[in-house]
Amino acid sequence: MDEEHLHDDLRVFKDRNFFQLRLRSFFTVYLLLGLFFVLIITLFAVSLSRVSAISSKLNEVQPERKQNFSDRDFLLFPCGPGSREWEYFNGKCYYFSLTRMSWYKAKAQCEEMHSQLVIINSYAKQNFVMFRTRNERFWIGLTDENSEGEWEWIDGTDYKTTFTFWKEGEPNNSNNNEDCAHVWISGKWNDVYCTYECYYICEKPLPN
Ligand code: MFU
Ligand code: CA
Repeated sequence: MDEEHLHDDLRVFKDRNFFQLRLRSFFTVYLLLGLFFVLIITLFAVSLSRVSAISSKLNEVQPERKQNFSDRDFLLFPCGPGSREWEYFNGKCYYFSLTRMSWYKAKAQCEEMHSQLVIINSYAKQNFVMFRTRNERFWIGLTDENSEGEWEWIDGTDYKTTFTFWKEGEPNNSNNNEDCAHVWISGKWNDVYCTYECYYICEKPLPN
């Protein structure tokens, strides 16, 4: 009777022990897993912070470089060190094209380069343009395609009160079909049909 009792007690004790051991091993596994995740998250956070530190350092360095570069070369390349095609005159930048096309295409081409067909609003500008365009024809930003005989500068500059430099007898709207203006080989202006293909001059403000 007593012996049986002892036996039962032992079994209960063994079962409890077994249960506790299993619990402990589960706990250990979960603890290890938890530690592993904490480790991975820590590594991730550390590498993320390093990347952001490097990128913020790069951001600090870049504008400094740009500033130094433009400071150093501004006098030599006022229209930007990367674009030697743009020539500086009296506070603005000018591009004299190397290919010929219609007035419309030329206008679009200038716009693509963040500029517009040149507005010749002074003798000083006319003089600068003339020296560069000798013996060739170049489109300018002047048209009367909206209303025949009513010339308009494409930037809204008032035509009637501003400088003009037409060749003698121009604009003559030859063949009733001439709505776009170009500087002729003499440098004076002529109206011609807009699909005529000639060079063009773009104008833009100085880069910042
Ligand atoms: C003049 C110009 C025309 C064209 C023609 C060949 O007309 O006005 O625009 O260039 O010569 C006679
Ligand atoms: Ca003409």
